[in-house]
Amino acid sequence: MTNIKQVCIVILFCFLYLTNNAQVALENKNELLQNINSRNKESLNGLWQIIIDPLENGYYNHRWTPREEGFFVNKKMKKPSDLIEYDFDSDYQLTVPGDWNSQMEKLYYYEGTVWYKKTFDYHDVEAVKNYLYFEAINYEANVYLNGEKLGTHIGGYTPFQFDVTNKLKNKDNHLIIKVDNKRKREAIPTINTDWWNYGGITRSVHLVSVPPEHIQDYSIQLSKGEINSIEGWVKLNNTHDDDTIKIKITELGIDINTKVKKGIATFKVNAKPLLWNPQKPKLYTVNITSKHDKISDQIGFRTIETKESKILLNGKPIFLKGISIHEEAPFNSGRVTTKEECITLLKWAKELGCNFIRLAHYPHSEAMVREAEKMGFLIWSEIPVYWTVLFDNPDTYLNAENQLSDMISRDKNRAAIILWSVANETPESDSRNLFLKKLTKKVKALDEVRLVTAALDTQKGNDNNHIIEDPLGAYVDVIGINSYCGWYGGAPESCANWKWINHYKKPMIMSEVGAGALQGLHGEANERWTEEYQDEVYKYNIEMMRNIDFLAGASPWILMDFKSHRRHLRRIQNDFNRKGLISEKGIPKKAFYRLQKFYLEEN
Ligand code: GCB
Repeated sequence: MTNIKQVCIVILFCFLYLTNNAQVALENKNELLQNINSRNKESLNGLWQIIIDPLENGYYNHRWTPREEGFFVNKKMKKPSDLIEYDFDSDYQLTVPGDWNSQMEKLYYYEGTVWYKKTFDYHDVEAVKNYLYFEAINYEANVYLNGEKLGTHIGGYTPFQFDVTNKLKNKDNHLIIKVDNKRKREAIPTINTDWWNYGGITRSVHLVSVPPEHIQDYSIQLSKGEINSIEGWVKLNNTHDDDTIKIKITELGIDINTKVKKGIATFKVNAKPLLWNPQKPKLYTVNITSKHDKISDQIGFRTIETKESKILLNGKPIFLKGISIHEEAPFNSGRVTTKEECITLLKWAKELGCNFIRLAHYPHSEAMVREAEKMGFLIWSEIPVYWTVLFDNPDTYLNAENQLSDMISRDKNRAAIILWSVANETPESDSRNLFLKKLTKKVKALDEVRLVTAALDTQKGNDNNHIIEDPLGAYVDVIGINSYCGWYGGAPESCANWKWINHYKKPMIMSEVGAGALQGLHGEANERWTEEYQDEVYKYNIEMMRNIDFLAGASPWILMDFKSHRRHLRRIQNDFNRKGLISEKGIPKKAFYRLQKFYLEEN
C-alpha cells in the first residue's frame, strides 16, 4: 500500500514539475516584433517629465503597502484645497534615450527609482494594432498607460513590448514608467560589476502600428553547414492556416510562396549567395509579404563552424582580430544613444585593424549590431552573467535565460554575430557548472547555427603553465580566456614565457588581456598608469599569443576608457577604468599602435 502511495506521489511530482516547466516555457516564449526599425512607428523619444523617488513613495504608502493611486495615475489638483504631493509637469525633465547619471549632476551616483512620464496624442488610424516597444530600460520597468498597468520588465539591455491596441486616446495619453536600477544580489547582473550602473530609459521608445494580422517574427539564414541553400521561417501573430507568405530576394532570383501552418510558414530554397565576410560584408534585401503585411530586411549569409582549434568562416580558418567594447559614449561618457556614436567606436576598431568585436558585457543596441554588420565586423554578443551571480537560485537562472532568449531573438538574423556568450569570469562550483551548462544548451536550442562561448578566468597550473580545464570547456564551442598577465599578476616581461595547455580540442580566444594607462601620462615602462607600461604589457602579451597554437583570436580589454564604480584613484582613474586603448576623449594611447601592428601582421 505504502509503495503504491509513494509511486503516486512521485508521479504527481513529475506531473507538477513537467506542467510547471511547460508553463515557464510558455511565459518565456518570445513574441517580440522582429526588425523594429522597418515598422510603421512614431518615436516617443525626446524630453520626458521625471520624478526622482528614492523611497518609492509614488508606489508605497507609509505602511509600505502599494498605493491604489500611485504616481502612475498622474493625479492633478482640481481645486486649491486639494493635497497632491507630486506633479510631473512642474518637475525635472530628462532626455530619452539616455541614462540619468550622465544627464543630471544630482543623479551621478543615484541608484533607485525614477518615474518617467511622456504625454502624447495618437492620430487614430483604423484597423491597426499598436505596440509600445522599448529598446531597453535599466533595470526594472513597471509600465502604465493612462493609469492602467501594462506590465513589468526585468533586465537592462534587452527589448520588450506591450500590445496597446484599443488603449490609446486621441489626445493626452500618459505613459508612465517606474524605472528602478537598484542593484540586487539575485539579479543579472548581480550587485558587483566593473561598469557603471547607468539607470533610465537608455534606448529608444516607439509606438508601433501594424496591421491586425501581421508578421511577428522571422528567421532567414543559410541552412546549417550548407552554402547553397537558404532556409527559415516566418511567424504571423495569428494562426490562420493556408495564408501565403511570399519571400523575395531579387538579387538572388528568389521569389517563392510558402503556406502558413499554425501561424508559421517555413521554407528552404536553393541559392548561391555571395558569402558575407569582413572584407565584403554583402547584405541582401529580403522582402517578406503576407496577406496583410510586408517587411523588408538586409540579411547576409555565411557559415560559421569550428574544426579542432580553428574557427572556420565560410569554410576557411579565420583569426579573430578583435577588441572588446562597452556601450559607453565616446567624448561624452554615459550610455551610447546614437547611431553616430556607434559608428565612431566602430571606426576606431577598424583603424585598429579589427575584423571582430566583443560587445561586452551585455547585449548592445540593435543599432550597434547592425552598423557593425555593415562594416564587416564579426561579433561576440553576451548576457550579463558576470562574476558571482546566485547560481543556485532558480529565479536568477530564469532571468539569465530570458535575457539570453531575448538577445538571440532580436539578433538571430545578423550574419555578423558568430558567438553567443553565456558568462564572464564565473567561479567554478557545481551549481555554476549546472547553470551555465543549461544556458549553453538553451543557446543550441534557440540557434543551432552559431557558436556558444564564455569568458573563463579559471586557469590552473603555476606561473608559467596555464591549464585550461574548466568543466564549462566541455559545453562551449569556443573557449574565451581572460588573462591579465603584467597587470593583475606577473611582471610584463614574464608574459612572453607563459605557456598554455588546453584540455579541450577547441579554439581559444584571448577574450581579455590589458593594462591601465592614463592617456598623456608618460614615464618608464615599469611605471604603472603610464602609456609606456600599458604598451609593455601589450608587447609581451602579444608575444605570448603568438606562441599559442590553438589561439583563434583575441579581444583585448578594451577599446575606450569607460566609467566604473570600482575605480577610485582620483588623480588617474577619476571613476574610469583606464584600460582603454583610446581615452574617453578619443585620443589613442601608445598600446593602440602596438596592437594595430600585430593585427596588420596577422593574416
Ligand atoms: C575583467 C572583467 C572586466 C573588467 C576587467 C578589469 O576581467 O571581465 O569586466 O573590467 O577585468 O579591468 O579588471
